[in-house]
Amino acid sequence: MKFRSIGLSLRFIVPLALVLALFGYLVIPLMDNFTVRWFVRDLDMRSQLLARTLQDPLVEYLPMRASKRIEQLFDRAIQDERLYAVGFCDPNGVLRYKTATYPASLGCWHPLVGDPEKKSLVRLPQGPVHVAESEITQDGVDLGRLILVHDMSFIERRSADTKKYILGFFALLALAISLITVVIAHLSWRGWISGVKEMLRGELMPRAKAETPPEMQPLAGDVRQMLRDYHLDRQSEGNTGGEWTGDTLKALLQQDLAGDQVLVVSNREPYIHELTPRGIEVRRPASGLVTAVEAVMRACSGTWIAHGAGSADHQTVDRHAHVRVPPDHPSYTLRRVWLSPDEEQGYYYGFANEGLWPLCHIAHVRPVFRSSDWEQYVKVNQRFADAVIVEATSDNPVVLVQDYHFALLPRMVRAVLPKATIITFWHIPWPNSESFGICPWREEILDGMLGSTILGFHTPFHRKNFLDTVDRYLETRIEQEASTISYGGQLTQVAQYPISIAWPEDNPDAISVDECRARIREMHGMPPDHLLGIGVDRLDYTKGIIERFQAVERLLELDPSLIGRFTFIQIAAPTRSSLDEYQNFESRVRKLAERINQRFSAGNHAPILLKIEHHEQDQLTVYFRASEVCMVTSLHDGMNLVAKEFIAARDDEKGVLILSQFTGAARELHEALIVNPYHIEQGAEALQKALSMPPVEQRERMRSMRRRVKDFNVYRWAGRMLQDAARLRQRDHVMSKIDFHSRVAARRRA
Ligand code: ADQ
Repeated sequence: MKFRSIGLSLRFIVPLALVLALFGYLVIPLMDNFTVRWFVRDLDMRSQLLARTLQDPLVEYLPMRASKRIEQLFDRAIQDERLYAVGFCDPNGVLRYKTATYPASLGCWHPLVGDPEKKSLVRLPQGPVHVAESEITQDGVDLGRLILVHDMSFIERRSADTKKYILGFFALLALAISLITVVIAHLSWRGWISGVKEMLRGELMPRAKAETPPEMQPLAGDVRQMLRDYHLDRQSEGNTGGEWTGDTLKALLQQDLAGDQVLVVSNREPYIHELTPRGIEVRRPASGLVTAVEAVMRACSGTWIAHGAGSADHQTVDRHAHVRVPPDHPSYTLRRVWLSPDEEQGYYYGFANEGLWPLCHIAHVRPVFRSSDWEQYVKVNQRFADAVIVEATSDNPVVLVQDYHFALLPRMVRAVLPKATIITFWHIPWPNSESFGICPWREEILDGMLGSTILGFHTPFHRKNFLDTVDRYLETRIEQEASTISYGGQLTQVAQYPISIAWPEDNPDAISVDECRARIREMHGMPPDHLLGIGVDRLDYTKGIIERFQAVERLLELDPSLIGRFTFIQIAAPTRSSLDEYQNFESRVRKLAERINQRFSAGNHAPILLKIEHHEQDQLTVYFRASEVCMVTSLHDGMNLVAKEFIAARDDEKGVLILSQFTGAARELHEALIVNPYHIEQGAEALQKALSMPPVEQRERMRSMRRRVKDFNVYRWAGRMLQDAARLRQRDHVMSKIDFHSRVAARRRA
């Protein structure tokens, strides 16, 4: 504390002292010059006065050639301590009379030409002197010149004294100003600190709410918002100490939810059965949502309701459209819902992916809204809601609704199962209220979502956007502090739950990083020291794949030595390929990769390797482990799980993550190289930095990110939501008991 206040004082004193020292440095020579001029003028006047006094005796003695008298006259005159010597020159320029002190080198001195103030200054070996001459005349006859020499060393002494006084004055001034400044600064600093403390106390303990001091007013709003976000952040991070695992989640479900039934609803199914020439094969879709929710379902069993989209899906279910999954260790039930091509077209491709997806992502693609799509969206939401109702084995199941495909479903389920706990998680960003306002069915969507007990978003920013949107378009009561919305007599808790991945278990048989590196390089005919970058995404225009390639191109322009030594592998899973926007995007990506490859190919090594195909998670891990750098450059992304998968894969604590600032993940993974994907130059520089980053720095960054992703894993994400659900169920339970007892009591009284 002491050191901090010394530091604070020095912050004021040091610049002040420097400025005053500079001032002193400039002022002292100036003062010196002035002092000399004043003294010279003074001596000029003294000399004239003295000459006038000596004139009369000289006029008397000179014609008599009374040298003794003249010398006595001169000796008397120099008894004045400042007059050093006197001499007299006759009109022929011969030094006739002089005191013994008269400097021989002066002879019959004549004034110097130049600065009138300084012409009388002469520097002699014994020191500086002031010399003045006066003509002695009698009745207009020139008798000669009187030369008076004054000692100037006393002026030098005085000048040195003046310097000392000035320096002392400035030092005192500096001290006084510093003291005053430091005292004032400390007083105001203390005022500020206590103001902020007051404000924090007022925020954290609403009952002790204090008036915000006026000077704090401009800060108050920001501090309050930060505290609220921090508070919600902490809430969403979970207050359960220790590690979250599948078993923790299972235990939580059994204890807090008393083994209540868990139903998941999502569009995408976790396992797709496909007919292939080799027979029926099972495929896992490339989807962040599936990756996360699957881990939860494995832990808590239950039923997952999803669209059966695979060509062999019908063949693999029982008569209730059920199939047990995962195929190798069945632990939960997948209930498939069948959609007609028209339903799929209108609900999924149309309203969800041409309307809501671009609406919520700011990626500069216009949303398309068609009434026919909306009708299918309503119809399909009802079909899934009916499936939930059929699958529910009690009147109060826990229903986990996934994503923007089912904005209307919570209200539809609530209408039939009012006691159900409905947790809706919105996996994509939520835009600001103006942007959302362009949706023609905005009120219906908000109303549908508010059928949920809990509504989750990835970040505080999306949560806040949602609250603002509801505030703008619906008649509700919003409690900003508690983040709840009261609508139609029902309460919805809106919170942020940043999604994550299941942390991989230690696997002694895992392929080593060296082996992964060798395998991928060998597979693509690259030498062992070839540098690799990796990108893994669905082939979606929000993922910033074009911008990523442009950054690679710029990198090679900046550093041509990397041509033929560096390759960026882009693994892109085909997605929504029947939509024009996605077809155009794919062809733009292909063309750009071709152009860059033509421009920079060296030998067999193209700078970009584009693999538009689905890969199994194990294969992706090998790519992650083999690469020097992973690029996630989404233009807008709710979270982005690829970033976290890359981190989880790097148990060697090497590799660099380049991460777009527009992903939810950037809020957590601060040690990544955070970039603005629209700024191509910045992307290229980040690549350059990543490829030359020392291993120590890589390790520091990776270690810290691994700790974070391991702790804040998908079990914590689900656990937090389920804990909140359990809390709210408990509250409802208590409330309905109180309600029941008061009704019984009222009946008895009647
Ligand atoms: P997505 O937009 O699908 O998810 P993301 O979170 O990156 O985005 O997840 C993609 C998943 O698909 C990852 O698990 C990845 O490994 C996998 N994947 C990608 N390409 C693949 C390929 N070629 N082959 C196989 N698998 C591939 C949405 C939101 C995100 C949010 C998630 C979860 O858009 O912001 O993080 O939901 O909430």
